[in-house]
Amino acid sequence: MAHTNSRADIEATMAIAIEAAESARGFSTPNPAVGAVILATDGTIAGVGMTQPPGGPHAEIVALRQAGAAARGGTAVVTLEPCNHQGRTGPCSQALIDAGVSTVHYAVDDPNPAAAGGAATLQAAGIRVTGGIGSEAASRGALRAWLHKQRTGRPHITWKYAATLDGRSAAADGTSQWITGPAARGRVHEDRAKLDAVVVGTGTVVADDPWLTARMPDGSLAARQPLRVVVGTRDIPASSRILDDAAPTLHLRTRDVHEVIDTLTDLTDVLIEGGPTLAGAFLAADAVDRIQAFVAPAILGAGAAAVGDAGVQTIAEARRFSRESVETIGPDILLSLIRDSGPGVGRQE
Ligand code: AOF
Ligand code: ZN
Repeated sequence: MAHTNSRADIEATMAIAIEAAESARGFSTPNPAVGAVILATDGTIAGVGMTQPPGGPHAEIVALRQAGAAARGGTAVVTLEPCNHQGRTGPCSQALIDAGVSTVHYAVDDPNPAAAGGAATLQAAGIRVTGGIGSEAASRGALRAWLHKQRTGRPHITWKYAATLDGRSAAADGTSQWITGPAARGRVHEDRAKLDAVVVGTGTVVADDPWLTARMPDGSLAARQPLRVVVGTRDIPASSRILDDAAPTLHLRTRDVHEVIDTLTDLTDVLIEGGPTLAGAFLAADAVDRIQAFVAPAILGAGAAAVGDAGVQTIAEARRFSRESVETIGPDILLSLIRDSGPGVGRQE
């Protein structure tokens, strides 16, 4: 008797597709990082794929090639609705039909009008199709920034900082290294390699001389490096480490957050790394879509705050965010927060 996949089977398979997509995050940009799994008729995994760099095959094609003849009569589980268009590559909907799969489960509808419609094409070919299983996890994961970009036309902006319990990112004497432990710092590097740009203010470059590269656990440079962006009208010392050739660097001589966003408009996933002046300016402009707060269980009692003036005069004007997750990383806590609602910059009140 043929194996029938239960909903729990599909949810578990979607989790594998979501994990596969994670390894394409950044590498697939400007295309979304999608993951796909092909289950053979006996319910076993016959292929796993993720979106290849632009011009390369989409996730479904990679998974189908791996599955070969085992895809016939099988089930495809994909994080994004299979595309329906001839873009840089052929339509995944047609490839799934040609491979003879009987069922397709995808998590998130493709909001790109040029590529959408795959579900209808598959259905018209007699394939069973469901959308929505795992959509929350998929859209919070590798698809997050791309979905935001599709919706708003602007890059997704995360502000990341590390601070003590009293919200300070430097001690009274200015020392600021090692606020959080090695596990949290490793996490930051892992994430950096998947980003399009890392942005800091000139004050941070002058004070801390950060390198802003993505490093592997052994200290070597990761294969992919984000664009390094310095914002501010001050000159930066010619000896600054960000001026080396480990990654490209852009110095935007402005204090205007909107000008920064306009310059980075072709990017998808942007990280603001500080310092307090830059973070305050982005918060004041309502330009922060997500906050990643690494909180160390330590007190400084004096020293610079993680964020400066954010345009808030009274409690009613506090910049408020919603908790998305709380994780412990070694001795530290990572709070992930998202903007309460609305598309962000340029929002009509
Ligand atoms: C899929 N699977 O793995 C991805 C999809 O220019 P192209 O041909 O590479 O198409 C890019 C569009 O295809 C992109 O904007 C999005 O709508 C969809 N991405 N679709 O079926 C994938 N990465
Ligand atoms: Zn496709």
